[in-house]
Amino acid sequence: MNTPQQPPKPLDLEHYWMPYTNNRAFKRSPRMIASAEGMYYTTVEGKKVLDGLATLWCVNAGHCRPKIVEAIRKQAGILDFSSSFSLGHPLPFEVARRIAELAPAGMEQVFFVNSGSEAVDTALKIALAYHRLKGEGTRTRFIGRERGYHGVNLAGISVGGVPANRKAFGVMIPGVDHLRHTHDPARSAFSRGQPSAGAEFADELENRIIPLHDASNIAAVIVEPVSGAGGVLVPPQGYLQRLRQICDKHGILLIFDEVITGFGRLGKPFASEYFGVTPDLITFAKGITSGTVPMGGVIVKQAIYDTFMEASGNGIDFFHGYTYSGHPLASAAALGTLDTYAEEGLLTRAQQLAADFENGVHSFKGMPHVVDCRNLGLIGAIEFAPRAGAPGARAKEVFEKCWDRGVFVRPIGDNIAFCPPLIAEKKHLDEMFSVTAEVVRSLS
Ligand code: PXG
Ligand code: PLP
Repeated sequence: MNTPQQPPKPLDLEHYWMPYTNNRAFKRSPRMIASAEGMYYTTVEGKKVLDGLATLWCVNAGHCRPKIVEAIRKQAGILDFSSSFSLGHPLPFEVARRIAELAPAGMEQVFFVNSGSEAVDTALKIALAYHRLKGEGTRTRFIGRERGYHGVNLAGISVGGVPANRKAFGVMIPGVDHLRHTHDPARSAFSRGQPSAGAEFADELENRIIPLHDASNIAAVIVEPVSGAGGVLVPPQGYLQRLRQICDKHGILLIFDEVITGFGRLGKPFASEYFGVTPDLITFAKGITSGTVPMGGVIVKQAIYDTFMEASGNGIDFFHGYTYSGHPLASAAALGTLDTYAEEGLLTRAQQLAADFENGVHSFKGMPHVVDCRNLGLIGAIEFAPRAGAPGARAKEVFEKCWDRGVFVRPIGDNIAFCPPLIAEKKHLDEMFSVTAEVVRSLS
């Protein structure tokens, strides 16, 4: 017997507690994406939206790229899962080799995890264990930076410096201090690329923090080379070099969190190469699989790895790892992504687009309420004066109106961030900036 066709049930939104979301507002008025290709999403209503933030700073190769899709599809039918705890399968070894090739000289070892937050926890634990193996077990403190974003695990929010991410969570991990941030609009507003003033902000490490805690108690300094989620803050010229010198002088490890800057954002595989500053540890995630399958990791100086190997005798050398470290699907996605980057020259493509991107970001200078424009490589932001009594309202309004007009850009406090996929062409940049400008011109 034929049963009458049931109309499709409306989607029940009640049970998914969405991350970093105003759940009630979203569920009243959802922005729902159905599919994506290249530079564009398609919403469930069939509207195209330009992805101006590589989704969450990760889709560097663009959406649903054939090599990556095929690699994941194929791997799912060959080896769905096998662990990396004292067993192995070939793929993560190959991914690690490829990453070591792209990394700064001397950074030869890769530890895999599943997110940027886990990468940060892992890097901090490597730092602690390393000093202990070297007979310097008093080095347990970490130095982060105001406005830094290092993911959401307890260690990451402790070294991080975004107040809203810390406020509700008590003491977090103890023994952390923070450098001041490098945002200095009084001297550096509207800098094109790196601000010329501010290298001396790094001296606070030597002049305040080390005297206060003593270097013998400090394990590591962790910073983003360009801070992203804290509002896109570009380091002053010479600042990172100076941090490196001070850390070297005092035996402190330097960790660059390259979860956003890694894999081509500045026109080099890693920001470390772009700035000519080699840290001891690099955290990465996002761009390693162009966002397709969760994966992250830590790139480690060979000498640090050797210390663990020499000290461990016949036992396990590092009591750390995640069930899904080196997952076959993530590894396959990473290989498909690295192949796509290599074939299309995407890890250096930002160099070709950087001038147009810079001009686009700085075209907002002089528009209503715009108090700063910042850029480097293919990452940038514009900042608004806060609306009286409603901080963040202008950027939120810009985000919402741009979305309605088919462009996705991200509000961060009073900033709008731009971080397009590295496959962007000039016409995409023009679309992103012109739609945003139309909205900004109408702001009250
Ligand atoms: N470090 C940095 C520098 C990051 O940008 C993480 C660590 C954490 O990665 P996971 O994969 O655990 O999310 C990030 C992630 C935002 C936003 O508000 C930024 C990130 C994640 C989510 C939102 O712009 N960055
Ligand atoms: N909680 C329990 C009870 C577990 O057994 C495990 C892993 O075995 C974890 C947490 C950690 O999970 P993961 O390794 O995916 O981070």
